Amino acid sequence: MEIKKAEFIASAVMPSQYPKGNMPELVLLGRSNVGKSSFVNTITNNRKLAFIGSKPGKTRTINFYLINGCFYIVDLPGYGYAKVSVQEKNRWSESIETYLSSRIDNIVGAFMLLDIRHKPSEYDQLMWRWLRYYGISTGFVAMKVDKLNKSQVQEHLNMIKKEMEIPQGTDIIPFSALTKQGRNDALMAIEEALGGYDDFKV
Ligand SMILES: Nc1nc2c(ncn2[C@@H]2O[C@H](COP(=O)(O)OP(=O)(O)OP(=O)(O)O)[C@@H](O)[C@H]2O)c(=O)[nH]1
Ligand SMILES: [Mg+2]
Repeated sequence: MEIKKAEFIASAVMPSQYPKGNMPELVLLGRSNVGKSSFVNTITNNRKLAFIGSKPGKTRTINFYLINGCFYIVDLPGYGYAKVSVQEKNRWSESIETYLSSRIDNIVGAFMLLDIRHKPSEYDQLMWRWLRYYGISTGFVAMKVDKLNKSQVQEHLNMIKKEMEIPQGTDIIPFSALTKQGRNDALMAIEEALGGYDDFKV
């Protein structure tokens, strides 16, 4: 699929601030600093769409990006950042769980973003449990593949598959916001997640 148009629509902390209407939503989940906002900018070819920070914890709200005028990519706040207060951590998990539970009818799929270099964290495991609990079809993206040698990539992908107990047949897309490796695969996965909606194949 081609992304012809990508617009920032809303930044929300509570359901009343979510966009109105019933367009399908694809959710991005991943720990703080893994590259969720960079992923949005890379697939939309727009370096200025989502705010990218050098410090973790940049995205603290739920951000809705309308793609081709017909579906949303939803950038959720990054989790697992050690240096925030317990209060903030609770606010974060509450805001994610409220989003998942209240928008379940809109959500057509999720992508979990993991850092290809590291073992997935307990928060990644928790998120993956939530996604399974809500029955949300999930794809995996291994970010920052540019940071590894070619020979290490497969080994790390296997490690992530094993740690996360990713089912056979579920792909992990090696991705780099730096080199744009994986962009086409990600766009294909998005198209697949949107399923029979022919309208989206602009
Ligand atoms: N080398 C490399 N750096 C990346 C990649 N993706 C993101 N980064 C860098 O990682 C840092 C964090 O990226 P963000 O896109 O802001 O991460 P995020 O997941 O949105 O972070 P929060 O908003 O804090 O949850 C930035 O310095 C990015 O430039 C990648 O694929 N390769
Ligand atoms: Mg972000």
